Amino acid sequence: MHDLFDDLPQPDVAWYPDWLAPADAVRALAELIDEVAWKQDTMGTPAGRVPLPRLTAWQGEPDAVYIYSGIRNLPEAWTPTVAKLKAAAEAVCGCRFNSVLINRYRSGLDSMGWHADREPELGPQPVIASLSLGVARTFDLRHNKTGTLQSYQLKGGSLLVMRGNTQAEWRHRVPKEPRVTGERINLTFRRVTPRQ
Ligand SMILES: O=C(O)CCC(=O)C(=O)O
Ligand SMILES: [Mn+2]
Repeated sequence: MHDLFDDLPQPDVAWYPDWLAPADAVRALAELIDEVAWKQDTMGTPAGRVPLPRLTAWQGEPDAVYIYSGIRNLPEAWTPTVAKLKAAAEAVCGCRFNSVLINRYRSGLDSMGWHADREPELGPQPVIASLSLGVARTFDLRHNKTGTLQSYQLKGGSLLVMRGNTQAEWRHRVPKEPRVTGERINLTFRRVTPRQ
């Protein structure tokens, strides 16, 4: 049968909505709030530097240096719960990660704007494993050429693996949702190859 939607592009993702047992997800959230060195970073805008609408942390192996906004970012050492979650994500993906960006959305007023994870350090077809803890938030993927929108509810304990051309052909965001009051932490495990 002909399907009207046959021609719509699909992102190359693997989606595991119930990846962690609910009790494990709740425990991991509490442990991360406690063990991670949370930072309030700023970003440049035409009006000057403003705080990012979320807290962040970058952990990984010492050579997993990541350059953004012209700054060399040395990772913090793996903390215990992050290291455990990394090993579990590696088992699912069949690959190794050497770093993780951790984002803490304190409420629905925190967010992340449209972007793709396309830094040269990540290579052309990166595998990025995105683990969500805490309250469910909307995650939008938008195809660059057609504008096709694919939305997910990333609830606590879910794992979304992005791979193939997902970063090259799509952008993604976590929009503000002012009615959401709870907290969410997202970990994106990555493999970065240091620039020479
Ligand atoms: O919080 C999320 O679900 C997305 C995070 C993200 O896109 C990133 O860390 O690059
Ligand atoms: Mn991203």
